[in-house]
Amino acid sequence: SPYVALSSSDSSGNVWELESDDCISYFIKKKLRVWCRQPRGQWELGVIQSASGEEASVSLTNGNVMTVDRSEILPANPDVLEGVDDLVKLGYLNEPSVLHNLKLRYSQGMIYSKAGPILIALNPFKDLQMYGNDYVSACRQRSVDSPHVCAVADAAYNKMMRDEVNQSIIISGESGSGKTETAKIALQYLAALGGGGNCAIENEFLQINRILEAFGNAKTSRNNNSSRFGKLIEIHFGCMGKICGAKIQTLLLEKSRVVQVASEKLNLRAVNEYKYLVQSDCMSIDGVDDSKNFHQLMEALDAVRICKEERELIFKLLAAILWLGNISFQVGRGDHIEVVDDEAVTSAAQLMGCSTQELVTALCSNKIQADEDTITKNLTLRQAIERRDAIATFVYANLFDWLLDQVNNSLEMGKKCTGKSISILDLYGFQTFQKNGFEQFYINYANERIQQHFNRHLFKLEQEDYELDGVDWTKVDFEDNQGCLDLFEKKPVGLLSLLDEESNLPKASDLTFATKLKHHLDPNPCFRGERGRAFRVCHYAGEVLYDTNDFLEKNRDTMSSDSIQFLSSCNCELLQLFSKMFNQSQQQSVATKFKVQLFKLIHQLEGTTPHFIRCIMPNTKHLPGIYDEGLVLQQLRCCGVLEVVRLSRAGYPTRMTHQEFSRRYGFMLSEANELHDPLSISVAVLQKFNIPSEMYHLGITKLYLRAGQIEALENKRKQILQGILWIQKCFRGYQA
Ligand code: AOV
Ligand code: MG
Repeated sequence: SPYVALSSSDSSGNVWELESDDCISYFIKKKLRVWCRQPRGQWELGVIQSASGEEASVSLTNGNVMTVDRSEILPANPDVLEGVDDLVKLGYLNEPSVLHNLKLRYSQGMIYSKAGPILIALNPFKDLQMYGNDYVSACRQRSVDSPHVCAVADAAYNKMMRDEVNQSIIISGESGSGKTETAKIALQYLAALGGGGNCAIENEFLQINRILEAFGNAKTSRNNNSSRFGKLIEIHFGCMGKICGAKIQTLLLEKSRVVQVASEKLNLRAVNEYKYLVQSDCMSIDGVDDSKNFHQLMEALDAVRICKEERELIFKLLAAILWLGNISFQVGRGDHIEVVDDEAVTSAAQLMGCSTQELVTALCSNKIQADEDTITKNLTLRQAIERRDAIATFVYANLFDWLLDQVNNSLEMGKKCTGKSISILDLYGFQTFQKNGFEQFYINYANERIQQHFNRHLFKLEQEDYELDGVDWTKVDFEDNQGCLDLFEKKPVGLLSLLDEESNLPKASDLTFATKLKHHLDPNPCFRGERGRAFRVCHYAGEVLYDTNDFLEKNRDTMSSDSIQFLSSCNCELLQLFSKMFNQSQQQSVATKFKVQLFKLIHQLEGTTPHFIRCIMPNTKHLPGIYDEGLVLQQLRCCGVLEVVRLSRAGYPTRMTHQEFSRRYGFMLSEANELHDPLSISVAVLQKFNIPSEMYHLGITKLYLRAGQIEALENKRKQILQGILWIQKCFRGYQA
């Protein structure tokens, strides 16, 4: 084998570098393929012709011959390993081999691959016709065994049924990489599986996604249909594995987008006549049929039992938000702010159910309690604009939450759940733009937390387990992002604490906040103060430059009591409801609220067995067939794919307590009755089925198995069970 001739290897004897002279000569003699780094950084296949000192001459497959430093050459895998479905199977585990393998599969329409325990999903940017009912049943019957989202969902379902432990499917990746689409596929699969032939549940899930996307997604430069909220869908199953309910939790909606970028009864105009909408400079998206989507949305609202009257209310409020955006102000006599008396203010007032004058008062003045009297104080132009936008975002965010409540009510399905659940996590992806504001700040923080969860489960816990159980073990290094999380979360000098502190100071500004950060955090390796209001954070997925503009205002997220009072006085059921649910005393900063929500979510996930899916965006043009190696590599590096593969190849991916193992496989022994302790039963099973000793490790509490072993045992178990069933059937036939 060519592998033995190489020197540098990891704990499991896998080789990925050409170090010694011996191994170079071996490659020359056998004409084995190597990867050769090109001046622009990409890798080309070739064969080494000769080597002397630190240099080697390589003949590339494109005909060129080049002389390079030996460090620029890496071993390539033999033909038989082209396009393997699990990166664990690669003989040489190096970046060019991994990149090439995924590229080859991608070009053949195979967007899914395994990297040990995780599924890698490359966004195809086209319909691949691999998710229909046929596929689901094929997957169910195991007649396809290539990596697929459905296979991950299937594994989660089986594990839930077998171990009676809640499961989670955690989907991560950059913005536009395909998380939401992947989450939908997993959801549809589980609906088909747990629906027991009842299409109603599948349909209901489909409709719910439509509603959430219609109200909570937006076009960004990264993704035409970008989720502006995070969501965790929890599907509950009864003891027999049938779905008995579901619940959706969302994480902070990016509501500011509604004011910032962003039929006759409703008094609507063309899109370009609304200031909130015109800002985006994007009135239509290629391939998106707004009118079709609207009709589908109406159907979806109907499906979750939102009645006609409620639907009218929803659209009335959406129209009111648009008209609010068109309201403009002017400075009148004595520096008083006045609302320009036009169609915008009359339409908004009419839609919200108040008089024009009431709306004008709410937008332009403040009531101040002084002793016994209330004095009315006029707002400045800036304050009035802020108030208008605050009302618009408040209505939008509450409308979204209210819709979510309706959806959750319809998902309860009225049955009592006795079994376990599978949760699917789909957050907003990591984002970096030229200018990054408060929204990117908390979105990227959430991604940092999920990355920690990923690291914990794939590296930390795994390796701790080995140590505790005395497994002989060489540690695999990984990029721990604890440092960056500390930068955000440390009290009292972390980004979030400092933000809250500054938000509470009346004289503070975005600039004083930035200065404070620099003062307290500058020696931190994950932080760098920049000129003026800017600062940089080294995230796991790259460096991001943030501008503190509006950070304090957005973090305070104040809604004046005047505005709440105004909304409660409107003749509109929903507005009254929203104002009633608003509790001034509970008002926390956005950063604090977000952190609490996020911790709750992570805590919930900690109680589940995780299944990880990593979505990868192969190009930023959103086009099929383009595989940008640099872009893919950067994403693979961020999530430590190579390290995960190394770990699972070197380690023991399956571990079961001796009790669990003996309970599941003990019946396959004819002499099991004589053995009583779980450990002896485990040993007997391993011996009976000829599991080689290097393929397992007997720990103090658990049995550790190398990759592939549990599958072999499961197959044996299935065969034996089928044999038993067959005998029983024959026996019954005989009795009859
Ligand atoms: P995201 O959820 O990861 O971004 P999406 O799931 O919205 O990304 O995917 C972006 C777009 O890529 C979709 O609108 C589809 O056009 C395409 N796409 C993704 N996955 C598939 C697939 N399996 N088959 C076909 N097309 C696909 V963000 O929500 O921005 O983080 O916040
Ligand atoms: Mg999404």
